[in-house]
Amino acid sequence: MRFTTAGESHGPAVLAIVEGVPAGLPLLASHIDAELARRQQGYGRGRRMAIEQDHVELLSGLRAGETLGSPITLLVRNRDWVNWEAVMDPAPRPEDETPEGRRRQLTRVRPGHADLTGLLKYDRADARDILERASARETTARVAAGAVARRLLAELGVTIGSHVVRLGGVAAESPETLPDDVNAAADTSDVRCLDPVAAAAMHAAIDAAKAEGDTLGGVVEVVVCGLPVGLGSHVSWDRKLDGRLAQAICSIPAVKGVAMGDGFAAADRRGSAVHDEIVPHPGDARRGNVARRTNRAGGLEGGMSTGEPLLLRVAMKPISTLMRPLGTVDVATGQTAAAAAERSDVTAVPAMGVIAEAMTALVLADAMLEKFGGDSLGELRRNLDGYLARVADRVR
Ligand code: EPS
Repeated sequence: MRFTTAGESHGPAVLAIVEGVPAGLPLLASHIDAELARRQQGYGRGRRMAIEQDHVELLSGLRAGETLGSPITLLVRNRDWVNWEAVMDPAPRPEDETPEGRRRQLTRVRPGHADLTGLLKYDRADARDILERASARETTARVAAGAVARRLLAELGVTIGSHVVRLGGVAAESPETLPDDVNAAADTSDVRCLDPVAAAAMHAAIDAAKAEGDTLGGVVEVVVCGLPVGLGSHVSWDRKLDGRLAQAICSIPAVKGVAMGDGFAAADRRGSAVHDEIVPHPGDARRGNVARRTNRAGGLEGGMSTGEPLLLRVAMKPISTLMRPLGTVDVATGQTAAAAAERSDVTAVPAMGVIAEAMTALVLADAMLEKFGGDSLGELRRNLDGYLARVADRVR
């Protein structure tokens, strides 16, 4: 399964094409809209989210609510387009004829953003030609594509959730055991945090940063349950599931780190306090009829899923558009200047969790299809069931 996205932040629409989804998967626009709505939530978002109300249009790959096995095209229109038609018109306009004529140019490039490096690399005078695609608006299309992968995984007994564990330096207390439905619990909090005391402190941190024209980053935990043992492979670098997840997660705008299980903390401990002891667990074919006493590895060993819950921690830096800007160089004049301060969000950490879920779903659906194959959902299920029956036979 593979996917690509297209579309500018203030262009007419963003879209995704997902290829390789088997036929016979029940899929409705409402499944995708539910995920798009989750991505739009979160305390600390800016005015743009009041303009947009993301809704998917399914242009191909479906008939009567079921996939056909053909490429699925998902289109989400930008409501803000009506305000940007002149600036973002694909056709030339008279005002484009002089460098000064163009409106909404950005030359006071923002530290930490793609603006400067992008315009040097692509030889553009106006950083808008870069920022329109570097914008996190693009993640709308990823979440739409991820919703298709999530639907497929749900049919195979795999669920994905996330919650915010740090925001603006405020750390949440981890619950003893995670709720069965992480998202049902996290989505009731507008910072998507399971610890109500920390959530209140995160709110206060967002308010304080906003008042000072500043922005905040944080850390999200992604939790996947129901994976069968043996996705990915130990045999070659590019087939390792942890490596594939890391690539997908690190491609999310502003994400600066990803950890599997205990991650960096494991580096300081002795092996006896890191590795998870194995015990019999009859009747649990997805885990190979064994279980780990602990899950410090986060469900990944040797580049393969163990069958334990997959646990990923994802770190996001603060958004680079500051209302109280940092110093920069105006690329139109070569002079020092204050960076541009476009309308922006104070934080998008809660939304990033939803995007990380989507990217995780896309990698895992691909890994499922790679291992079990199938042109139809029925064939894929039979292949999975056949494998699980064999695995259940191995340890008795
Ligand atoms: C973004 C800046 C803001 C965000 C946008 C990402 O948009 P604007 O420049 O139009 O105010 O709201 O995020 C989205 C539009 C979205 O759907 O997430 C940026 O520069 O990355």
